[in-house]
Amino acid sequence: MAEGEASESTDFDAVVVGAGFAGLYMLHKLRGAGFSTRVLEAGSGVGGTWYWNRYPGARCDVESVDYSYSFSPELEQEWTWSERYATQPEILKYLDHVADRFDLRRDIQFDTKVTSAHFDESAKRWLVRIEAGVTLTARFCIMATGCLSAPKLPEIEGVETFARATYHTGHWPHEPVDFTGLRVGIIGTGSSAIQSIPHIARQAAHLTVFQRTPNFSVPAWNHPLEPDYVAEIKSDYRARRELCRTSQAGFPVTAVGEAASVVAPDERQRRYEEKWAEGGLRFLGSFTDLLVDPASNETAAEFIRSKIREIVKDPETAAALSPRDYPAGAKRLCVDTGYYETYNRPNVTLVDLRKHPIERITEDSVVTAVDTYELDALIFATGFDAMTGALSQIEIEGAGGCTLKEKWNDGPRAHLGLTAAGFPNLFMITGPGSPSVLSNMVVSIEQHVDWITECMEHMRAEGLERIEPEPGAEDEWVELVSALAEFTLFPRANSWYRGANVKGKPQVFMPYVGGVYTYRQQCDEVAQSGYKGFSLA
Ligand code: FAD
Ligand code: N01
Repeated sequence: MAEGEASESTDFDAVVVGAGFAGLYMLHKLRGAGFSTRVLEAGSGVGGTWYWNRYPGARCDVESVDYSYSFSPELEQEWTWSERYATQPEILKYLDHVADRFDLRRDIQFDTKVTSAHFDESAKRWLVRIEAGVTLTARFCIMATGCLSAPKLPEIEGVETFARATYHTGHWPHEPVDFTGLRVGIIGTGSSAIQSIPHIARQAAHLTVFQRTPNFSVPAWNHPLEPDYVAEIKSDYRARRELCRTSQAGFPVTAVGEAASVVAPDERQRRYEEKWAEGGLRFLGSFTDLLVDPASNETAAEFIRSKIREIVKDPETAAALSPRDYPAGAKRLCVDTGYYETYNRPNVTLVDLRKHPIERITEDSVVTAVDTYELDALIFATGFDAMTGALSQIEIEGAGGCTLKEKWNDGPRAHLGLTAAGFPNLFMITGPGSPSVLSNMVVSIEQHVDWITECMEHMRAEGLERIEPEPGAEDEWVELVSALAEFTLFPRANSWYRGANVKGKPQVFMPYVGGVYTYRQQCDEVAQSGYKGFSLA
């Protein structure tokens, strides 16, 4: 069946919102378990993140061989990644392949934005309403809406008035964008900007980068994957996947390592050089205490700053690019290809907004207190209303008539980061309070999908109709998540992990920092105990 031509029925065992990594696997798994399922997706195709984020240079920062599904050994063997960090088109091709291979499209309704989901107490069903006004009903409602899927424009006066070409990295056009000969501006220097800036700089007549907060970035040293290397991984993929599942962050890490605080300065420097040469997010694994000990963290931060000084020729630009007021890794570490080098190009200017903030945007310019930058195209690399944004755009009303948005007024509250008290039979994949964005997301997604499916199977086997967490269990979980975060340096940065990038959003550190293995054990214990902390009816 073609995309958008899902079957006519409107009542299902489960409605799943979103067709990214999470929604696709959820559908496959529920179908395998015999649950009738409909996936509703706002986009015109599958892929989620990889459908929307088509900006030049977009790639994963977890190595492709690990940033992929593990649920099907056949899929694992037949798919071959071409690069260490796959490009957006390649990841999208993979997810399209998954949709075809497992015949998923016939249960996905595309171009379908969910506007509300209300729990009907008497019918014990979720009423899921879509933009066209149609209502679907289902016993279970599963939000696979993504943590980084609600793009955000900056709160700058006149932001809507720019009359020339504008783009948001998280909602990039499907047609190629050509910046040749243009004066281009980009606001933001997070991961999306850091990946796209080197590409845009090579095309544009001039690129002006508007930076408010510099980020720490480490090199990707991306390269094609040698057939021998791929064959070696495929020969024992199971073991590699198991390492991911039993790790802290979902990467196949074996060594435990030592603390930077107990290592001599020369040895520390040697280790940082080694990790820098290796490239990628594992830099933060150079030592075990980098995200808990401020003094140790400062050694890593200073190492990265020294690299910036080495690479960037203009000392003033190098200083502006060097983060100084938050620990390395407390905001998501960026992984780049030639980012700092780009500032040596004559056609690239860095504007330090800490010195002169943007005052307003006009129909053709970005205006600071001291300069007016006339531009032909303006790119917003200004990120997302992360973790709760997509959920709060849907009016989700629980059993007592309270909405999730109201419940989360002072910050998200979700038991295990999966379920919310007052919202029976509602699941959130990689929700706030789970490891999600602090991990290889595919590992976390698969774990949640498996847990949800087992829970639904258990309910069916026991003749149960309704599950929801007990408020006390939820409170304990929320406290645990917050207490664990306080042990670390994460709360010391104004990051989207804490909701700090959205005006008025409660400042609560949202992900669970205890690691994917510990978290998995906690979820498994709950299931094995017959769902302790949940009320089942
Ligand atoms: P998404 O892929 O975000 O899919 C959610 C889907 O839900 C979207 O298609 C959206 O349209 C749909 N949706 C939302 N609301 C509604 C609604 N109301 N109605 C209908 N549909 C709706 N993570 C990593 O672990 N490693 C990486 O290397 C990595 N790279 C990333 C690069 C970029 C540019 C970005 C933005 C994120 C990256 N991430 C990475 C995080 C990434 O979001 C996850 O890895 C993963 O793709 C999330 O899958 P998902 O299915 O949970 O959510
Ligand atoms: O968004 P961001 P992103 N005036 O929020 C700036 C994943 N991802 O899309 O820090 C001026 O990180 C803001 O400045 P500040 C990854 O998890 C992964 O880049 O608020 N500037 C910041 O510099 C990542 O963390 C990859 O001071 C303003 C930028 O906009 C997450 O997605 C690639 C502003 C936003 O950065 C989000 O990344 C891409 C204003 N008013 C994304 N408002 C990989 O590499 C905001 N900014 C795999």
